[in-house]
Amino acid sequence: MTDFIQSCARELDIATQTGEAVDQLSARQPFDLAQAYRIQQAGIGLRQQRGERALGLKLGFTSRAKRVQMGVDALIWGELTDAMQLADGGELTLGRLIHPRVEPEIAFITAQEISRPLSLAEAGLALAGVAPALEIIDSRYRDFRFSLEDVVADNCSSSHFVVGPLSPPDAPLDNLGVTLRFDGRPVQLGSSAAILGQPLRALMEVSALLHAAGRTLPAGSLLLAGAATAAEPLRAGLHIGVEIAGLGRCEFVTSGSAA
Ligand code: 0L1
Ligand code: MG
Repeated sequence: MTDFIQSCARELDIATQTGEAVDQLSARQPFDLAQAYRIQQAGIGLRQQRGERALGLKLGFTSRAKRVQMGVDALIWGELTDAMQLADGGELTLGRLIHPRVEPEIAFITAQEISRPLSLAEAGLALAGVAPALEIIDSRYRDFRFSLEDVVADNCSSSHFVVGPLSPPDAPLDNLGVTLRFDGRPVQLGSSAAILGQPLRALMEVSALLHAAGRTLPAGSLLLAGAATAAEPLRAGLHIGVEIAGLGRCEFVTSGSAA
């Protein structure tokens, strides 16, 4: 199995670097969720060998709509590294991306190590700050076809992200208006309530899952709490911005075209 884990991780890593999609891995040989996280970890190991630094986690399937669509009842997580971060206002070259999409998110910075399941109130007290964010997701699977295990192995479709200005950790988060704009035109409208009714629930849920998996998250980690609207496909030459009422905005531009 170790060979299988490593070869899947290498295949996904090459697809990420070249922009050439791969077929669904689980169609070749089924694997379970624990093995999917081992493939994800092996892929992050390859990034770290190239000098990338772990920054935190992104959470997926934090909206009820996506859970119903995928037939799952728990969130999933992927790893974020410094190489995935774009400066606020920066440029994303689409050249090596396969089918990139963008979704508005809320980012958390943790104030303390997360090493046990947190209650909702404890989750609020575990933060150093919150910020508006944009996540660029890009599945490495051909035709966007994957199972739950495939997407976890593929680091939950992580590609890039932008984090806006930090607000104090006690900023209210439960029902903030979210507007995603392309070239100033609204393309998605939503509410932070789409993230599990209250984005802090995402931290509460992941704290329990991490504990069950025997993992801790260091203080100062970045967490992307999950999408507040559906994701929008990206194309070259766009100015993309998100505005979250009470938290502010962040943005980036695209150049080149997807693979
Ligand atoms: O960020 C996420 O919500 C995870 C997305 C995984 C599935 C997808 O690529 O749509
Ligand atoms: Mg996301």
